[in-house]
Amino acid sequence: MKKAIIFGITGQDGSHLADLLLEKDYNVIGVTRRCSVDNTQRIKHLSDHNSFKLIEGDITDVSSVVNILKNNEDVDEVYNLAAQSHVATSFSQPALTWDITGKGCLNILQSIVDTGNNCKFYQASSSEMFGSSYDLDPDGNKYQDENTKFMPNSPYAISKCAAHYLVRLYRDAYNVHGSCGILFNHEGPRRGDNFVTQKIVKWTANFVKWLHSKDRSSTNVHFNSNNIIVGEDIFPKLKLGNINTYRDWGYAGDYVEAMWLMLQQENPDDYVICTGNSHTIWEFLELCFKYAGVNSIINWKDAIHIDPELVRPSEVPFLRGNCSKAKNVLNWTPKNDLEGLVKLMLDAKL
Ligand code: NAP
Ligand code: F7E
Repeated sequence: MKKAIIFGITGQDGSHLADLLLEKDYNVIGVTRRCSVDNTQRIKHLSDHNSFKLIEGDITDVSSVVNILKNNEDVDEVYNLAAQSHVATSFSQPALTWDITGKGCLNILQSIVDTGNNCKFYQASSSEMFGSSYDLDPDGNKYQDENTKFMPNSPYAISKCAAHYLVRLYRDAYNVHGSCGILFNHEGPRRGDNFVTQKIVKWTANFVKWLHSKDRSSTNVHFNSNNIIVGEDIFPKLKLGNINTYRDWGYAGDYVEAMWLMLQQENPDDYVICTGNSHTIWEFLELCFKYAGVNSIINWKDAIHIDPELVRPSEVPFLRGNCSKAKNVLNWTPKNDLEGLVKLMLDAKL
């Protein structure tokens, strides 16, 4: 029976990865940090699983990381999914983001070396590392792959780049079996509420419920700058920032399989994981309105309010990955398309 440690177990990906590894008969140890309220919502369903255990630790505290590795000398795979992962927050809390997202990875790598652990290591790198950089295919279409230059333009992306290069260094200098998954945006029902897809889905589901709850007439819809008005009742518009950026969105459940596959390879390497399709934020919104059936009642343009406070100081304008390497080497392909993802997320909220 293989043993894995997951840093970031309480997050979206940590919970999906735990599901996958338990299905594969692993012993899974999840690392949680001390919290004043319960932060284990996404892994509640695993609490009684015989092969699943939670331990306390924080990747910014190197002694806690060393102890975890010392107490688990027989661990086969270590996954670092822990991060301050919100890009906008990284502008308001850059030092914290660096400590967790950048230096946290160093703490794990150095602990692996110091404890002489032979485990395989996975680092959650990110398409944010590309910033505004891209390459062009023969038809002139923009894309990013493993050879595209990194031009990180947020404290989050810079921290991720540092971690990415540290993994490469520890691979070369100390023979650590460390692989980096350069994952493009991936979402699903377990996505945090403050990421744009879940924010849109949650608002749409609440709006549908509000419309249905008092059988509000769809023929009598008005607006002011902040609200949607039906008869005597008002519903606040959806506040968004920059809706013209492009993202390559996939389903988180598909992407954790790629993480696992990377650690099943004889040699460590870096892989782009994506769908190869790119859409704007407003296209996601339009799709969501269509699937929820509210587009016949209200145009998405009338339902949103652009809030300048939600526009980031610096933005990643366009992301579309090319995952040919993962397809060829790992035999990995995404199973869900964007329509499937919207349906999955909206059904869960409704
Ligand atoms: P997430 O939902 O924000 O989860 C982050 C996890 O990190 C949470 O479990 C969080 O614990 C934990 N964490 C934060 N600070 C920690 C610390 N100091 N010590 C230990 N754990 C800590 O992120 P996600 O979407 O699952 O993403 C997983 C990883 O992939 C992250 O590294 C993210 O940056 C990266 N990534 C994500 C995407 C994406 O689209 N989802 C794309 C590329 C890369 P709490 O619950 O206590 O906060
Ligand atoms: O923003 C725009 C925003 O926060 C997507 C993380 O998992 O993926 C994620 O980072 C886009 C950006 O994701 C709002 O400006 C507009 O252009 O959902 P997001 P992200 O920044 O792409 C990468 C790959 C990671 O590694 C990260 O960890 O949507 N946008 N209006 C908004 N974004 C948010 N959050 N909220 C808005 O109101």
